[in-house]
Amino acid sequence: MTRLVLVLGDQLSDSLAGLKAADRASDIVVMAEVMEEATYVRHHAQKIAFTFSAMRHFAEELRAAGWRVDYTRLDAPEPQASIPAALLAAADRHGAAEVIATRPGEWRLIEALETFPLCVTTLEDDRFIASEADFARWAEGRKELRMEYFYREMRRKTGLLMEGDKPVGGKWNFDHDNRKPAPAAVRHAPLDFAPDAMTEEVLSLVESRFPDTFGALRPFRYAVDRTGARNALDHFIQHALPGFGDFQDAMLRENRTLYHSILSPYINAGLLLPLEVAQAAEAAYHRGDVPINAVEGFIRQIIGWRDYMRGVWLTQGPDYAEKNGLNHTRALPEFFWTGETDMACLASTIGQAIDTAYAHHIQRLMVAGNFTLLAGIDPREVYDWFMAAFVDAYGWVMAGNVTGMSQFADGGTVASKPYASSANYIDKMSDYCGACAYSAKTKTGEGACPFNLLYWAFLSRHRHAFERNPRMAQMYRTWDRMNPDRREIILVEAEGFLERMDAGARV
Ligand code: DLZ
Ligand code: SF4
Repeated sequence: MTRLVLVLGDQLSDSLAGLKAADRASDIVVMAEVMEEATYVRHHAQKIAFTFSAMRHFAEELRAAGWRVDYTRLDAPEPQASIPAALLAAADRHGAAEVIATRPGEWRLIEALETFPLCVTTLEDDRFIASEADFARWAEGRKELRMEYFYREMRRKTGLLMEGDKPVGGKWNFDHDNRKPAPAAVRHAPLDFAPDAMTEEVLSLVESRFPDTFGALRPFRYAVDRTGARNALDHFIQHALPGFGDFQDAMLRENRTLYHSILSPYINAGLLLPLEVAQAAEAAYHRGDVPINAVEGFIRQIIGWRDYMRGVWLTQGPDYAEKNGLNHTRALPEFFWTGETDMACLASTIGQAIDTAYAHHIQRLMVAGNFTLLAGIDPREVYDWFMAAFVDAYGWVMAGNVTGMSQFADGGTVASKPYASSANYIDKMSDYCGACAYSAKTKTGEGACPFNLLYWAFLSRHRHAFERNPRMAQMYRTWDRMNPDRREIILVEAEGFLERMDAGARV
């Protein structure tokens, strides 16, 4: 009996569990471009184009490998509105009564498959380093889930950067050597991929069907198949990885990606596997091409942080992204969709998201996320913006990163303290402040940086939640030592700023 094998837009791996379990002689792969997936948030135009083009390329590769693929395009004569609708139509066409799926990375789709009228076998997505059982076992009974210990287990499990049971270089974590301020010059650029005919066709489709979605569609520079993604990996290892450690937290106006890999779109869509990426980096270290702080920092992101985020999402359940532990209710300001703000750091980060559907982790965490946290924006609106803005965004990765880590809306399950900071941090790590209408060094009055005002207002507003946190105590002492008149001025000016922002004035 023919079975249907569902392959979603972020499951483009030939080693996908669902494909491994199927029989290419008798089963049929189902792939569909559907409006529901393309519009459940205001996805970036390049994210839609990347997904559709990568899906089309992958379908061709499956066909070349002998699979029968039932592929429905968005512009098909009979398009399908949703994944369940596409499966039902395919079941009808092929007389199938059974579906093999691989666990989707979003609860919406997990629930849709659970209530689907035909028999569905959902297999675990084994492209992650930790199995679902590994993570559940590790998390059981822990009130706080900290990445560092989980990461060490993943090092032991994979043997990456290990000498027997000891970490290579004598330490698990070399972050102390990283975090250098921005370099004067960066002699590296990520690979650009010119769109092929298939991608051009998708770009025209996105142009006509999603005229009002977020972000610029062109220039479109992403790879859309495994060969391209492998080339991007090789290019990164050779040219950027050596500088990745030192400058991973730095930000520059004129060089937006510095030494970052820009591999997350490919890994998260399945074009590259996390283990092969980490192994390629390790091999470069053993060849003597890459220093330990760079390779350890990079591998930690891939097998530590990334997998840990997936585990948090899985174990915390479908309501996690709804959490709002700090009761933040302000609407996301319109400038997050336009980039039109006088704050140079935000204008640059949001502008980059608009142009490329990408920004690196510190731009996301310490500029965009820091601002929304300090300003008290509703974390669900922040989550939706992150889901829309970035080409690598899926529910499993954004829940822990945005709701937990960046907005502290989970009450501290993921982060031991909120990632809140004044202008000081941004000034030290970037060249944004020198080009800003505000002054990073000015704390109140004319030209005072909004991050400076909002930082203290945030601490003051949430005193009950944080004053007993040992990592925050010093900041409360500083605040308490301030002259009461000065404290009052800061709070009044912060409120004035937020009122102007809420009223839609340019800030
Ligand atoms: C992101 C995305 C988009 C834009 N479109 C589709 C689509 O039309 N068909 C599809 O199968 N997948 C798409 N995706 C990726 C899914 O939304 C993704 O698989 C789920 O969010 C689960 O991670
Ligand atoms: Fe951002 Fe403030 Fe620096 Fe301007 S001065 S770039 S608003 S941190």
